[in-house]
Amino acid sequence: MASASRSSKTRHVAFLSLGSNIGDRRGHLKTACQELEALGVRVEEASPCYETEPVGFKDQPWFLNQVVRVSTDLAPRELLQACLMTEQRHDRRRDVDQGPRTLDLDILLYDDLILQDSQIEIPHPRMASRRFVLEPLAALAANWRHPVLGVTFAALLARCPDASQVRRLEETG
Ligand code: PH2
Ligand code: MG
Ligand code: MG
Repeated sequence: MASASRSSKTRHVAFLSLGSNIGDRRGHLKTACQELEALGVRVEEASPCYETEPVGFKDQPWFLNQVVRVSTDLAPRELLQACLMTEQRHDRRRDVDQGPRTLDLDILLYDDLILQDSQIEIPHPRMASRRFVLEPLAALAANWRHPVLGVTFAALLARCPDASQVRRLEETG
């Protein structure tokens, strides 16, 4: 048996949401992916980038948003730490709730896990109601299902009541 070469660790699939509306937005998203890789989070597939109207706190610049599918050996809380460390590298401030940020990295999904405590909530509690999340997520995983709602992301997008603008950008190399 070829078991000697097999890793004892379990590989997990997660989807992360990336957002930026300060400075070099595209640069923040791009370097975040490289930094995550260095922390043991392999970016397997990235959605296009979308220019998106701010949701919630309106008086701020438009965002660039993107979703990536990653694979990792990290446990959910370790993945959260990797996201927070990466945000810190981009000098992320938390002065205004839902306000402008150089980089926001949110765990949307982690396998089919449902997890909620004071620090972490998976699936992300607002993902099903945000067009700036569902549009890029459906570009990667239209037929995957939300683990709690049991509905595909294509269907959630089709019925999403969020009328805020989400504009797909052309890919640039
Ligand atoms: N993030 C928020 C609040 N509002 N709006 C857009 N368009 N994109 C975001 O990433 C975003 C937002 C808080 O995380
Ligand atoms: Mg967020
Ligand atoms: Mg966040």
